[in-house]
Amino acid sequence: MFALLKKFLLTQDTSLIKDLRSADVNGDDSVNALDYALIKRYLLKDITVFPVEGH
Ligand SMILES: [Ca+2]
Repeated sequence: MFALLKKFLLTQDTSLIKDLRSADVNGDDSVNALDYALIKRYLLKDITVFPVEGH
């Protein structure tokens, strides 16, 4: 998912969006660099849960 999100951010290829619903990790209904940053922090074990999971 992380690689796919990176590809989306680089290419802005909206055909990837359907596969990226789960990438909206802060729950603001859009997938962007903020989500990418959060996923990166998660992978680096800087955070253990995503904001969207706190609801
Ligand atoms: Ca988001």
